[in-house]
Amino acid sequence: MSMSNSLKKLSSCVLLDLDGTLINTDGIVSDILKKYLCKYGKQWDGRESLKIVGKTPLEAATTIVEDYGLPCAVDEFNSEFYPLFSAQMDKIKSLPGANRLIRHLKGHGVPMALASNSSRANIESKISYHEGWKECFSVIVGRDEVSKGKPSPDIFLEAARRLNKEPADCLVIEDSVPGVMAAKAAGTQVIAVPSLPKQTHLYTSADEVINSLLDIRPEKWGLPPFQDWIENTLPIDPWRIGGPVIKGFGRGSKVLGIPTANLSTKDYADELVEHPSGVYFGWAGLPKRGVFKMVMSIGWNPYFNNTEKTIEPWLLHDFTEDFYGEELRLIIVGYIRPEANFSSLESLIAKIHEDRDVAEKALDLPLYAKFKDDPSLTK
Ligand code: ADP
Ligand code: RBF
Ligand code: MG
Repeated sequence: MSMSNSLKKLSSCVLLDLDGTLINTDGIVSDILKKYLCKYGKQWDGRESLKIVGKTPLEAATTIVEDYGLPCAVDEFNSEFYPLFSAQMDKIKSLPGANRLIRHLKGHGVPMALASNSSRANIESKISYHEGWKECFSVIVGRDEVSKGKPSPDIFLEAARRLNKEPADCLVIEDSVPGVMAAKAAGTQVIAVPSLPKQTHLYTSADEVINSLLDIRPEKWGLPPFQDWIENTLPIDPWRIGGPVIKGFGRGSKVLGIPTANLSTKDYADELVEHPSGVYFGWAGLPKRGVFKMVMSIGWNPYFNNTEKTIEPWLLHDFTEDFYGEELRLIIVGYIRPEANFSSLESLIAKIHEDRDVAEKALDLPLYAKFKDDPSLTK
């Protein structure tokens, strides 16, 4: 049995990283850098995110100034960057599952600390835009309160000390490689939730690597389990997309016997970034034909190792013909599991059939069934 299915060492408190773990700071930083670098005639390369994730603000700034050969000192860069960043701070969204996680732990009296490579003042400003968050953390430790930032263990050691806990009794949740290194050096347990795609292989020292906060199972760590899973599904805030059905990779029905009606990814790029990859379900409307149950994957289809993140919706109905070009509306209401890789095509197909059965059944529950009448499905 793999480690991820067994009980880990018990934890009695949780130390959380902030940027990239609870809030999507990267999105705003990328937006600002895109515009900022234009000024110097440079173009923001999304891959730079890989280099700055988990760094202290000073290290991140140094990396950017050096990599882009900017004709300014790091201080100058910072004094121009920070006002731009502060002005956008209120727009930093919480990541899917972040609110649910901290409210759950708070509700069960599990002590929590925020342990971040940002300065304390910066942390406090960022969380002030998220209602009720400040009250959830009995301890906050910033980079400026210890002598060394992550990957040094200092921030986590100080957080544990202020909670009156041994590091071995703490569970750290981190998105970055330096953060995971810091946690292991401090002697805590650590769950890695990589904020950038296809990076799992870099997190070998983590005790568990999960795809998003939706996949946390607190009971594995001796913490109270979530109680919001219903018949193997997790209700989510419903979201909607739609557009004409286009040609996909051309292997849904041919290889798998599972046709998936694809939409142009350009039309829902924001939604694709915002929603973690995984298997979801909901309702699909074809205005000329009706409303149907639907189960879908979002992501890179690890089995096929796609380079593009797509949505693959399988309508749970036998159609006698294709419907390319027709308008398709989707409302996504629940989550089933993370995307997985499989050792054979048969096992991938068997798992997708299992997903179908879960979705079919769940969509009859009033909590999900009510969205069948959502006006957006039929226009
Ligand atoms: P593509 O790679 O072009 O998406 P697929 O093999 O995945 O090809 O087939 C998808 C197409 O099959 C859809 O665009 C749609 O026109 C048709 N289709 C027929 N039945 C279904 C169904 N139950 N769910 C989704 N698409 C279906
Ligand atoms: N592909 C994967 O590689 N891993 C998965 O776990 C996975 N789960 C899926 C679940 C559902 C409900 C559906 C409809 C598709 C899933 N796929 C998965 C995607 C499948 O590989 C995709 O439909 C084909 O690549 C067709 O383009
Ligand atoms: Mg398809």
